[in-house]
Amino acid sequence: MYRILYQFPLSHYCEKARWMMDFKHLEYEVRNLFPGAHRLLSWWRAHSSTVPLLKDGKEWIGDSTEMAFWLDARYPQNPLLPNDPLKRSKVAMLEEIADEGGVHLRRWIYGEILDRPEVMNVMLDSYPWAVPVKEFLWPVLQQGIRQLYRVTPDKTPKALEKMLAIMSRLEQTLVDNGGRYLVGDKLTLADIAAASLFAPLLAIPGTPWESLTNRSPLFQQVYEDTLRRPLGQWILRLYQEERESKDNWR
Ligand SMILES: N[C@@H](CCC(=O)N[C@@H](CS)C(=O)NCC(=O)O)C(=O)O
Repeated sequence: MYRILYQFPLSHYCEKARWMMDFKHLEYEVRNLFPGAHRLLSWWRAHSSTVPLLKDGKEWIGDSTEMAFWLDARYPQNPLLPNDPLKRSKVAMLEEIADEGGVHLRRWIYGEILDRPEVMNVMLDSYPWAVPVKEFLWPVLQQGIRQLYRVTPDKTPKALEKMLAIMSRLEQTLVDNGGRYLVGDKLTLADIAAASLFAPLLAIPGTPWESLTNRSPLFQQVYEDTLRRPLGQWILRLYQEERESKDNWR
């Protein structure tokens, strides 16, 4: 059985997909698609416009939530969703909330980091053919990202507000459940989604966002606030104790 995960190295939804596969101890190869051109493959194979995109044998799955259901059905070890119907629907709901948070986080954080050279390097050094021409490609990619994710000064403050509201909601659920996991007493898809989609705030060593340490004043403040709060501490702990292959994104 041969599995390939098509991805962008810096994508937090791709981190979510890698974590799900690692949690199930599945072997797979990671291949980087070039942003923009990725749509040819994702549309052709999965009628999707995004990555992660998984090729599992002859099957193609083009969305991280679909991937979770697919993986559980095909590889029942270490279930991502519990069997208990109540817990299962809670996990699915929290995953949806975390996924929405990921959209706000992305819009806000790109507003803070898109002008930084280290971001250009992490995004383009993964494509050997692009390295010699990256100074030319970068402005085009920056513009594409700004347009696609609507990273504009009128939209990013609202994105930050929505991101923080979702973080508070997840944090409350976590605290109400005893502080270790979002649902029940085992790691589930809800935890993997929440931790991976908010991890870009924390520059955790080994993750694709480890180089995001040269922060704007606002990013520094959000970083410090996140570190101080239970949700931030919990993400760090999950990465330390439960994320076995942090650096398999390269
Ligand atoms: N709902 C999708 C969202 C994935 C997503 O937004 N991927 C982004 C990268 S972070 C992407 O492929 N963007 C490129 C595009 O939309 O063309 C999932 O969970 O897989």
